Amino acid sequence: MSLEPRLDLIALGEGLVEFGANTRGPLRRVRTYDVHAAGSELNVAIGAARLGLKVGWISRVGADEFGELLIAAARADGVDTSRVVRAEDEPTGIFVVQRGYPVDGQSSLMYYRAASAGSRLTTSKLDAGYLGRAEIFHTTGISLAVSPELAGAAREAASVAAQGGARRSFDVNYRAKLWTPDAARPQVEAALTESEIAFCSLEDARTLWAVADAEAALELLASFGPEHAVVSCGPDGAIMLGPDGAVVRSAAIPANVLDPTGAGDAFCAAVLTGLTRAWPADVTLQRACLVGSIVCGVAGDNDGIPTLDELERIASNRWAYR
Ligand code: KDG
Repeated sequence: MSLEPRLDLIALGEGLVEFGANTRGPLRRVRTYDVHAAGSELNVAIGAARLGLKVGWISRVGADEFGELLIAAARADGVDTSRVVRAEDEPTGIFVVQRGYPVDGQSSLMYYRAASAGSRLTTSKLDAGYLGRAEIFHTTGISLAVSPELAGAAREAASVAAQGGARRSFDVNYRAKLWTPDAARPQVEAALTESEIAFCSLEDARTLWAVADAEAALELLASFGPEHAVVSCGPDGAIMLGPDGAVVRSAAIPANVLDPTGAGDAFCAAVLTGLTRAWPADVTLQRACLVGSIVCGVAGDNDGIPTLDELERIASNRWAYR
């Protein structure tokens, strides 16, 4: 058992630099991009830290300028990056976001992450003492999809963290550009059975299990055994099942969508914050929906996530409209 202080959350996964098109339309006609730190688990780490949790991020980045960008972004919000390795001769992965085309309000991601530093995190590089400090350990289906090494490291890290008393949080986060539903299903299901907190979007639940609606998705997610199951439904809000068996729903807050990328991670960060701080379940879900909605209207995956103080001020005005 480590004598170092506990961390509310440790997130493990690849950070990516995001190039978001500054104009809507096909990338071949886009001339300028804005640049942001991203990557699903890093988004959750940054979001939870901004909302006041003590957070660590486990990953690898290239020993290059983009690696420094990711580390600096994490540190700017107080995320502990002491277990982020800078790997020589391995690039930091990037992705490019095409906005609002061909479908209005939706984004497409193009990855440039083959053989990236982040994909080469292996089990042997994990620090068991550090993982033993986590109250919650979080990873996603993206880590399971990116490479067998990263998948193995994510599974092992979850198990080591659990031995140290952590609750394991897993977001399905299915990415069609990384694997097929048939390849994803068994790995995702195994991860869900080994999680205490499970997230899935209704869209992903439809893709992987052909569920009819949010209630069916929640029931299915809960059937794998997590104490908390959360289904996010985009513009239709979210639904959550707690350990007491109570189902809580929240409406979505209407968003002026610029780019929804990262909204699910921001939502997840807010739910994990609520569970850590023992907010009432309905408040947790409402705040998570609000945070997700704000992120949809802001460029960058995590740039729009408010601090806790900002969230409380925004929430007290916005909830009056419900
Ligand atoms: O959830 C947002 C992520 O999709 C984005 O940051 C890129 O991590 C990423 C991925 O693998 O899709």
